[in-house]
Amino acid sequence: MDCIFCRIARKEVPAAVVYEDGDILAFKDINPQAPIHLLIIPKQHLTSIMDIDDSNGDIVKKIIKVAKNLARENNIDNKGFRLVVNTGNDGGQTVHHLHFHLLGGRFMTWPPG
Ligand code: D5M
Repeated sequence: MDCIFCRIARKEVPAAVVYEDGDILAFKDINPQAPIHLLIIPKQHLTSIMDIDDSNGDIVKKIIKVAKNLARENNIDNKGFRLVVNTGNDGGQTVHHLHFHLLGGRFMTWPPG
């Protein structure tokens, strides 16, 4: 499958990896929107949050745990950060492999554009 994040997970495409385990990969976003901008993905190809169900929902809990640890490692846990899952075209999703954006290191405005 020609999915860029699957290719990164398979190490066919380089990425600045900051965390990896058997199920999850986290790497720096190529087009950072904040001083800290990491992407956390399941290695399994899931198109979006809409593919999450009872059979695979544990991955979301694991990703949130990884996000918390990465926030701590990057010293943004106390100041605050944003964990974002763009979903579908209107949600601004451009890569159709489920990913969580971890953004921090600056004040975030609301609402997002
Ligand atoms: O976010 C998709 C994000 O994926 C966007 O912020 C750029 C990032 N991206 C795309 N290709 C790469 C590679 N090769 N390395 C690192 N980051 C990448 P979305 O929520 O789908 O708009």
